[in-house]
Amino acid sequence: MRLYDYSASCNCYKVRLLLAQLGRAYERVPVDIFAGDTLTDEYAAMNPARTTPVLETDDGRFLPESNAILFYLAQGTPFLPEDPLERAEVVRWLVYEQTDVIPTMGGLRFRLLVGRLTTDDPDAVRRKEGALEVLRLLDDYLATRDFFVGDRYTIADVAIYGYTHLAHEAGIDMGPYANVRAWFERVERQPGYVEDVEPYGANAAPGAGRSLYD
Ligand SMILES: N[C@@H](CCC(=O)N[C@@H](CS)C(=O)NCC(=O)O)C(=O)O
Repeated sequence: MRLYDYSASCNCYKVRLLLAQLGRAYERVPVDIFAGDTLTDEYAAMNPARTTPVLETDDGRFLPESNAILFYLAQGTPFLPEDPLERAEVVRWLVYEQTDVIPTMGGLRFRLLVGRLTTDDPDAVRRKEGALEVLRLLDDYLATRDFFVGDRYTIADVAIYGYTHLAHEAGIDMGPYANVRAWFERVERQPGYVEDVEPYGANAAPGAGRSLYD
């Protein structure tokens, strides 16, 4: 199994976290998305959306989309409930993470860290307002629960944790979100937990590299 992976991406980190917790062996193939690595014909053949991560199975098939990869890897393990409603709840949070968590705090963190936005830019203000709404929703939801689905850690937690645990790097004060902070600690106590998100390279700055963002 191979993981095509950009080390600063939390979408890729989510998959590395689950693989570590599953104890699965894999080959990590670095993809520098700001050096044009995703713009080649070879990359498009693996993933026409040209995003990372992509998982290559042992029989040579390619699976893009971080949360699809989490779902694939978690089947038959305690990270994905068997109960149909709980399983659907996991999908609910995988979808919410993509539609609401990533564009707000994930997108803001990336753009601020690499100098593509300043905090007073209207796009940054809009993303931050959205991030605060998302964090309020998550904090309220966690007021009566230890984990997002059922009473245990699942890939719903892996997915939501990916970008929320670095929301402070998007200039967000996590002080008001005590339930989210307590949940961070529960996630970080799970067996096999790793945190290996690397800083963005200098080529992630606007005009410094070649990527889908330039
Ligand atoms: N929905 C996708 C989003 C993936 C995504 O946007 N990946 C970014 C890094 S976080 C990327 O690889 N961008 C490619 C590029 O800029 O060339 C997923 O969850 O896998």
